[in-house]
Formats: sequence, C-alpha cells, structure tokens
Amino acid sequence: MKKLLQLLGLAQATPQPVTKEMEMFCYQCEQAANGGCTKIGVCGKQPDVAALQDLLVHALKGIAFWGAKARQAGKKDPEVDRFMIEGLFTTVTNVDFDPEDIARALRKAASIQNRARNLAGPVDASIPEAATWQPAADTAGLAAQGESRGIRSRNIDPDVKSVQEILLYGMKGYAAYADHALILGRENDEIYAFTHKALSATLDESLGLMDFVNLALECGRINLVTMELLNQANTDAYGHPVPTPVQLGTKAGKAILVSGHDLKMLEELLKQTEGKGINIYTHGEMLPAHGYPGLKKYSHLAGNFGGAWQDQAREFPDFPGAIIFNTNCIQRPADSYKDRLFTWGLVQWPDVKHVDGFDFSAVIDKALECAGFEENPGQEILTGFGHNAVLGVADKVIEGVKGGAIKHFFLVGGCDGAKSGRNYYTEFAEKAPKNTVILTLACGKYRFNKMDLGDIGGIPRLLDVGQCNDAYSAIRIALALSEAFECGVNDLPLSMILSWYEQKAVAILLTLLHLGIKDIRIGPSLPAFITPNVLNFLVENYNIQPIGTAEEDLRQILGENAAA
Ligand code: FSO
Ligand code: SF4
Repeated sequence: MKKLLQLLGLAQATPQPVTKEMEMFCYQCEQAANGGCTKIGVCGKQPDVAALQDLLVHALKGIAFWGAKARQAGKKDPEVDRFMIEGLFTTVTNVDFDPEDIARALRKAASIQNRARNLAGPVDASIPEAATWQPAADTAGLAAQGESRGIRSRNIDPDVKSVQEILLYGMKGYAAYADHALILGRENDEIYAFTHKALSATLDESLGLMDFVNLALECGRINLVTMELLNQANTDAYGHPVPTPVQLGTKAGKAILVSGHDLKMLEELLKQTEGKGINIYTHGEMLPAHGYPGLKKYSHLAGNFGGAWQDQAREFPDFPGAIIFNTNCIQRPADSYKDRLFTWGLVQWPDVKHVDGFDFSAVIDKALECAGFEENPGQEILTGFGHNAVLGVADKVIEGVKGGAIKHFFLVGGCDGAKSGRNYYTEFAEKAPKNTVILTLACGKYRFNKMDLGDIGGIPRLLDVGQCNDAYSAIRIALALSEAFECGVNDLPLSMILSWYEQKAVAILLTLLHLGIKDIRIGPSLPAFITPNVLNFLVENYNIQPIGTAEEDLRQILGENAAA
C-alpha cells in the first residue's frame, strides 16, 4: 500500500540526509558554469537549495494544473494566484538562498495545492504527479524529493525543453514585477490566468514545440502587461519620474543603504527615518528611485552608493551603516558586513536578519550603532528619464532627428554581471558617435553612467530610463517615435544592445519579440538553455545577434558614420 501511495505521490517520502555529494543542475542565469552549475551555483546556491527550488517549481506546476482547471470552471482564488507569483519570484537568481525559508514555501505549496484542487473539483483528465505531490517531513527530505524533479529529470525533446525553460524563466521574470505591483496593491487577473495556463501546459505531454513557442511569445505580452501595471502602481504612488541629479558622494551622518527594486519598501523606510539623523542611500537598481517626486521629496534620500550588484562584496565593507536588500541581487555576505545586513520581502540568506512587514526599527537601530559617513561631496549623475519626461520633450527630440542633429538612438540596457566581456557596453557608450543618444535601463548602466557624454541641443546624450521594469518606458518612447515618424519600430533609427543576467531579462526579451522587434544584439554570452535549433529559430525570425566588438557593431549599425 505504501508503495502504491508513493507511486501516486501521496505518501511522505522517507527523510534523507543532505550529503555533500548532492548534485544539482541549474542553467537559468548568464553565470551558469560550462552549460550549467552542477556542484554549487556560481551565484552561491547550494545543491540543497537548488533541489528545493526545483521542487517548488514542480509544485507550482501542479498547483497550476488545478488552477487552470478551476478557471475553466469560472473559479479563482486570490490566495492561490498570489502564491504562484511569490513562488516563482522566490526561485529567481540571487533572491532566496535560505533552505528553511524555501521549505516553508513548500509546505505552504502543499496546502495551496489542496485549496486549488478543492476549487477545481472533480476533473475528467489524467492527473500529473506534480498535482498530487505531498511534502516530505523535513527540509532534507524535501531536498531529496527535489533532486529527482529538476530539469534533467524531464526526459523530453531538447528543443521543447529549451522553449519550456525560456517560458518558465520569462514567467519568473514577470512574477518579480507582479510582486512589486502587488506590494503597492495592484493586481491584474490576466497575469494570474496566464500563469496557471502556461505552467500547467508544461505538464501536458500532448503539446509540441510551436505550442511552447507561442506560449513564450504570449509570456512576452504578459510581461508587458505586468510592467505596465507596475509602472502605473509606481507612478500613481510616487508621480512620474523627473530628471534628477543624484549625488555619488556622502553626507555627514548615520546611513542606511537600500538595494533592490522595491519602491514601497524605500518609502516606508524614508518615513520611519525622518528626523533621526539617518541618511538613506540607494544601491544598484534603486538608483532610479531618486527621480520619483514622491520619494525625492525626502531630504534625507541622500545619494547613491557603489556600483552594480556584483560589486557588493568589495564595496559593502566600506559602507558605515545598515544595509537592506528588498529584491535580488544578493550575494554571499562577507563577515565584515553580515551583522549590518538585512533582507526584506522574498530575499533571504541563511543567518542574515530578515525584516517581516514594514517595521524597520531593527535596521534603524543598527544604523544608529554604526559610525556613519563624514561629509564628502562627489560627482552627480542624472536619472529620471521615464517615458513621461522624455515624451515631454518629444518635439525637441523629433526636431533633432529631422534636422540631422540626432542620427541614431541606442537602447543599451539590461543587467550587469561579473563575467568578463561586459566591457563591451562601456566601450559601446564611449565610442558611440556624438550625434547619437543612448537610452539606458537596469543595472547594466553602471558600466557607463559616470561618463559625461554631453548633450545634443540640451538633450543629454545619456538618458537613464530607470530600472529593468522600466523597459516599459523605453517601449513607450520607441512606440511614440514610430508614431511621430509614421514607421514601424524596426524602421526607426534605433538599435537595441542588451545585456542579460537573470530571468527578468528573459521576460523583457520575450516582450520585445512579442512586439516583433528585430535585430537585437545580446550579450555578453548566449544563454545555456537555448539549443542550437531554438537559436536558429530566433536568428531566422528575429535576426537576434550576439554582440561582437563595440567598433564592429557600431560600424555595422551606422555604416561609415560610426566614428566617435
Ligand atoms: Fe540587475 Fe539583479 Fe534589475 Fe536583475 S540588480 S540583474 S535583470 O536583478 O533585475 O537589473
Ligand atoms: Fe548557476 Fe545561475 Fe543557477 Fe546560480 S542561478 S546556480 S549561477 S545558473
């Protein structure tokens, strides 16, 4: 009987100890070692955490099976829907490294599975194992369950697997944005409906390659819907970003550093630190927060500290205050700052203090204990060029193009990372001719955002559109230009030069493909999860190209006008 129950996935597996020999396989980010991390993640992910994350994805697919069936019967449940989003975001690169936290999520997954199953009622279909999975008794047992439910365990056509993984990573990407929107009280049922439909499709063995290609393109559309929802949530709460100088130096006083993407968390911290002699600094993707009127009004939002996420271990020891992460990208903390480090939201690292909810008193107390900064003014850089600000000077921009002062636009955007080859983006910005404008977004901008690229008739040549999710703004700008020039986006003097690192970049790439945008250059390396056939498909249909050298790419794009 026990065996039968096990076969049906209804019995609790015998807990097994996690051994050092435990193997993993993960290739979801750009850092993936030699086609995939197998012993330990380059990001620091341990094999047990990888297995627990694999199990969480497996469990989410099972919940989606019931969720999709329930929706076919006209039924839905916000608790089930929100769990899907949080679960997917939990497994994004550099978010949750804490096995105990993921084990908690897995136990909740089991109860959400029941909830979704009850909602769906009896179904007239064969039920996949993922939809009946039951959790082992402890964390080690859960990790053991996850070991046999990872990517390699799915014995399917490699091209289908490749597109399924692209779809999954795109969904993880928009889940991050949906979570930020949810924190500001915004939801869109279309996102939830697609999540159930697409994740449950990955359990359907009758579907073929083109079914998943179409789902991946639809995922791009859903990511656009999600980025729009988040843009609406952010701008309704804090106003449209306005061009704003950001101080890279320091103000005398105690200090807290905020890293991540979440604006609501920053706002609450700003409120709680007002009048306490504590200055708040942004880090990484929080830099564009300075452009929002509802956040820049706080005089103690003092500046931006450090470079992109991958520099944290080198830079954080020099930050004389408390540090808090509200999303990715967290890395293994060094002992020199671990006791000053906090996580919030879905980010977790074992033994790093986690703040639940919006009470930041522990962070504030830690900042007050620390030495703080001396006054040391530094360079100022500009941010705040969201679509509202750029389209506010659309006449000037259009005149610049028509009069020949602006020859070309480049969107040089995406993530930064530790691997070599990313100097390309610095060189590209340096070498782009003076009659070109560079729009940038996400953390890849740290490769060139301290350069003075000058302006064209008062329009800065480097426009920081915002965070990765502000790809929405860049798309709005491109669509407005194509309307003004009465041509398609592909016919505009606009080229997209993207850098990718994790799954949000996959979601954005799918959005661009959904919009039919061609000729995108992508680097620093191509994803390990794309098979040669899938790559051929992307090249043939979208002319996606890997980056070359900055000089050669500029020459190819601009022809003889490529001289800086
Ligand atoms: Fe960067 Fe990290 Fe914003 Fe990503 S900080 S890499 S694409 O999380 O999300 O750009
Ligand atoms: Fe490796 Fe990236 Fe997966 Fe981390 S997230 S284990 S670095 S592929």
